[in-house]
Amino acid sequence: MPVKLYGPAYSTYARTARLALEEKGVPYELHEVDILSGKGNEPAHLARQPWGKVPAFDHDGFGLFETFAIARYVDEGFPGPALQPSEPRACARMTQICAIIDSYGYGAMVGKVFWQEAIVPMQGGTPDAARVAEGRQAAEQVLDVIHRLMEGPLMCGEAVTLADLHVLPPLEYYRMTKSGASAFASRPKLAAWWDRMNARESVVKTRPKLG
Ligand SMILES: N[C@@H](CCC(=O)N[C@@H](CS)C(=O)NCC(=O)O)C(=O)O
Repeated sequence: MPVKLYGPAYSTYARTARLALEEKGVPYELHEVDILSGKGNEPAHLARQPWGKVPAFDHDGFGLFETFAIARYVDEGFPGPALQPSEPRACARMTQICAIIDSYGYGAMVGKVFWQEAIVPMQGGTPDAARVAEGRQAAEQVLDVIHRLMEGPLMCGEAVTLADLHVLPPLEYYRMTKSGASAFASRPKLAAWWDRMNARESVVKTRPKLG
């Protein structure tokens, strides 16, 4: 049975899981669950992800949710290039960067700035300036810290790891906004990283088509 990933193509966390699948060369079916129209809270999806979030994953009846767990399973359970460093300190750094995105990055970059500046106007509303400012400040701090922690042309050296796959999707949305447009201006390592990542087939193939 093929791997199934549940989540819309526009979801940043679903994209991280898809990036892992693409980088490993694992065939998968993407089953769209449109969270914006409430599909995440329907019983079928709640059975896969009790909080109604995406992505959810299934491999031969083995169900999994939480993106970091999915990405690790994809890396460790399938052949292909390793997406986690074997050296303990590099691996700890990778996990740290993923946790920073989960704890501080996603909510600021996507939940606050991208949501207010891109989604709210699309739905006919007016962005909440205070929420944008709060999100921008938090997002800029996250980017400063990640920029400082990077140890190579990619997040954890020369090879792509789960850290690169966690950072890219929310940062791509943040960069599309007015507040995030200058994210690379004072962060040259991050700008060079972005160019490298954008040359990867996995990144081009999973790019969300918005609008
Ligand atoms: N901790 C979850 C977070 C997943 C998450 O927040 N996904 C977003 C989309 S990128 C979502 O489902 N949002 C809908 C909601 O919060 O109701 C994971 O790592 O998978």
